[in-house]
Amino acid sequence: MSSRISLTQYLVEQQRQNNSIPPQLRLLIEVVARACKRIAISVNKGALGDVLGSADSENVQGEVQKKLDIIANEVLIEANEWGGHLAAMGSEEMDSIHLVPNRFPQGEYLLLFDPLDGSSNIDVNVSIGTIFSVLRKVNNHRGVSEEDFLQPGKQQAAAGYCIYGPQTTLVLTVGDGVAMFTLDREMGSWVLTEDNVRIPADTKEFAINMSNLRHWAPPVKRYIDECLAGTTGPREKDFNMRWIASMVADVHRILCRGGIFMYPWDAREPQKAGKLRLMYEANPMGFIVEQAGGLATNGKQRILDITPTKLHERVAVVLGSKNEVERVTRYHLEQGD
Ligand code: P6P
Repeated sequence: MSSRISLTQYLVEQQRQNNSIPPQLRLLIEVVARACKRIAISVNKGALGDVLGSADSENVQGEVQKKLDIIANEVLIEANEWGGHLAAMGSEEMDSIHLVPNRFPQGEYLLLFDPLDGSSNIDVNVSIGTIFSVLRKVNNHRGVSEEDFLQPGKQQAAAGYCIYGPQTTLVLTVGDGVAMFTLDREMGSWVLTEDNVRIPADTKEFAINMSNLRHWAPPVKRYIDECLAGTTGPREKDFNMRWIASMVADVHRILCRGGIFMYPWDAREPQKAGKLRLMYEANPMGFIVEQAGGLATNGKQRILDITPTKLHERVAVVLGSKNEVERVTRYHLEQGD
């Protein structure tokens, strides 16, 4: 069996082959990957590390922050401030952007992250993860402001996530396919375990929070009703359902075996487009899913085409196996929705 290669070797070879990873971007990815190793250590300590439970604070979303949310955020901020590869960072856990302190050189990239997604699962030992998105700083003539971050997801330079589950796995794209790296804890290094990940175009598995059924728009109800009707309905095949309530874990399953993930708009908060965040959840996951041959929409429009209006913008999400995502879009169009 050919010896597996490390994350560093993978990035160097990608740079050599197609110049898709300039040195500053390679440094950024390696720093984020190292920060994820550090977060994994805290996550895996659980009750032994005094990291469980809630902190006495709320984030910009008005959600009670878990201790690990804050730890993970601080690890990512501290790891990325000094390297000279970044101009600023945005995080689900911070109201406004975080500028690189003047004592450090400023770089050409912007980093966004959800430091610990799926926080409701932390205290019950279910997989959680870190999601990150990398943009280029398009305006080099002035300081950085929130407006510099408001780029559509199709302009991402890189995106990835780290899932803290039975294995600790880093999933990455720089726009040339999707690769997976498993943490070798004995060596403390990321090892390439899957390259050119592909999502099957068809699936029999859907992921949605069924308890919200009464709040969905008709096209979504139609799609799920048909899945539930199985072989007795128009789909003429039975479906299975999964919902881990941790986007990283649900998306990882879809990358590994196909499926459709849905967090649609619902009538509880009609003025909000959806629950999930565009900049540091939907955009990075959408980039990864598309690079693996899947699709990612808000039900009607490609996620990566949406131009954000604010840092913490929310969006509906339908992503995964191409033919299923296209069916949901078709149902929205047929309902004139
Ligand atoms: P619900 C976690 O809080 C999260 O942002 C995503 O990771 C996950 O898919 C979703 O919310 C779960 O939401 O309403 O089912 O708890």
